[in-house]
Amino acid sequence: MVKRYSIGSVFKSESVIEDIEVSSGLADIFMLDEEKKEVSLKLLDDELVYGLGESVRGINKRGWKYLSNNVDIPIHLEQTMALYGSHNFLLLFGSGRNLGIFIDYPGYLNYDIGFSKRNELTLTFTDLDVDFYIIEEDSALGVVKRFRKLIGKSYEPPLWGLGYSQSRWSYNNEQEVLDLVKTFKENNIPVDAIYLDIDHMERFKDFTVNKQRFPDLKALSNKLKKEENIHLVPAVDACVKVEEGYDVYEEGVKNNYFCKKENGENFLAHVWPGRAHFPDVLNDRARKWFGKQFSKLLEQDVDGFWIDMNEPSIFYTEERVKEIYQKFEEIKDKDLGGGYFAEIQDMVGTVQNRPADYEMFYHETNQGKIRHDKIHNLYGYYLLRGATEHFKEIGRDDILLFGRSSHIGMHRYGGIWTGDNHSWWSHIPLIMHQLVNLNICGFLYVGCDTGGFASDCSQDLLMRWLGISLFTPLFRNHSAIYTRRQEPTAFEDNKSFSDLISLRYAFLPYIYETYKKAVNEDTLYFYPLSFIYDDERSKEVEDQLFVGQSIMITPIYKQNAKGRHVYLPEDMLLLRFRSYDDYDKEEYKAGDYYVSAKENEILVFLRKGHSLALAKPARNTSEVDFNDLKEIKF
Ligand code: MIG
Repeated sequence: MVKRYSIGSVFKSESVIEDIEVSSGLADIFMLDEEKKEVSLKLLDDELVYGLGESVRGINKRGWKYLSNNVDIPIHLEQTMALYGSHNFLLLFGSGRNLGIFIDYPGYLNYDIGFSKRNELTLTFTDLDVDFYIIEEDSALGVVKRFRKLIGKSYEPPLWGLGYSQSRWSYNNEQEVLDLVKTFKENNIPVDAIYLDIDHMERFKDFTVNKQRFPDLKALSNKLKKEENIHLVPAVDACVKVEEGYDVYEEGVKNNYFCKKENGENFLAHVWPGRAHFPDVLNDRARKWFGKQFSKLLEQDVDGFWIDMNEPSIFYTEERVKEIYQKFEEIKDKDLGGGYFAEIQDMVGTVQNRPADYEMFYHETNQGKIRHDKIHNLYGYYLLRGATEHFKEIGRDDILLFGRSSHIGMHRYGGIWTGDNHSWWSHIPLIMHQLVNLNICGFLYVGCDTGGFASDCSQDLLMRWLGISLFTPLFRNHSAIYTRRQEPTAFEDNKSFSDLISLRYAFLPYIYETYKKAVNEDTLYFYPLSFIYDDERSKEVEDQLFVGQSIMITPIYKQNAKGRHVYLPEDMLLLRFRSYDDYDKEEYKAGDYYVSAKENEILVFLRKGHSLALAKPARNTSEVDFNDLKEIKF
């Protein structure tokens, strides 16, 4: 059962697709403090609180505070309050009731989930203009299903989007791409897609191609597709470079498609291309126009995109930099003590993605003119949505699309990757936690930068990371410029990487079926144990996940570990995979175990009465034979 409650005048975010009449009686559920702009709710003893999609910390969010504020943040720590996406859904269960709370609110929103007071949940708004959707069902999964029906079906990628993909900031030119393909072939590493990061563009201008680096991108795309079944996926950034003669810039200015300041000037920020404007994607005309631009790259026969910087990310505004210069001028002859040093450090240190800059520009929406910060968390969603709407218009439903910034609702149009993680062991459990809560919030096409984006990766870390990434629908190895090369061929044990990445293709039928089912039934692709078992221990386990309802995975995420502790709520069959045809089977009774796993071994536990079908090894998804399967039963 869903009920909607409304406070103030709400911006229609189009996160929800059903029209639910407004009920009265919000006071029966929440305590409202209008002065503090807070609503709160009592949490029951031991109640679990899931949700909030991408945010850091465990699957159970209880005991900490979070913030919805989509931000380009390249360091994901335990105290990082906000990441790139806002997913304002909470699921309360495990102590009798099964309650879903969707907070349809596009501005900044603070959560205190049993942080200040163990048994209290408090939401603090900037403006009390919000719609609440309260869902009550018989089970946690029941709540999720009802919520997902409310927000609409999740995006489905083309089949090749479920293959292994290789990325790097950046493969700089055609030759580097061809060399990569050659090295992969020589080492028998299957691959379905190669990503082009921002350096494929001409001076970081969206939808352009640098001709020196990629003289004929169309020929390259076709060669790779025809000869190797490999797809190229270029990056698109949210910002549009200010440059005379650049058609996207010129058209945008002429037709008032960019976000403007109060005085009517186009808002100007500095991002990768230098001076840039932001398309006003909250405006239907402008969004349609920006979506159309994707055809320029489709004409180069690429058929996928990853959208970056769409929070939108701002390096700095000239207004702020001027203030900083003034401050330097003011203090240049003074002793830097007495607080000046700290002041300067703070001004410079907070110049990026500064809240005040987001208050400087406006959107012309069909619900009126609105200041950006009021709807900030919708920007990434609407930008990506513009692309999908265009693809639909030109009859293309086979495009791979995911973005960095997101909001509930965007899950209907594309997937996400979880942004700039690090080559840290702790970022393996982080993605496991994010996956469950993102699935709950409708995002099924999800993955992280396998091996970690920032800092240097090692062979053991990358290999252990496969313990989770072999199963994530988006399976991409990506790494930052200036870090150690991170392709599987960059390390010593190419053979194991080949065997393990090939396993992805053996699992593909299971992955594909599981994904389809989650879309069609509004359920999960990754299940936490607490959704499958009723015992108390299962509520605590957050480092083991079910993929669908048949197999449980137990990635190893500790440096130098030779195995790990595993909790089995029921009897299971362990499959210890080294490759498609090299694996052992061991039966386990329910209980606690320390299970050993060599660096090149992937542990998969099969449930009683279930089966896992494996396809024959293939070099890419199009070669996988879904009819020739080997079935492992328990
Ligand atoms: O400011 O395009 O998260 O995946 O490689 C950094 C360069 C911009 C951030 C993305 C990352 C990408 C990088 N981008």
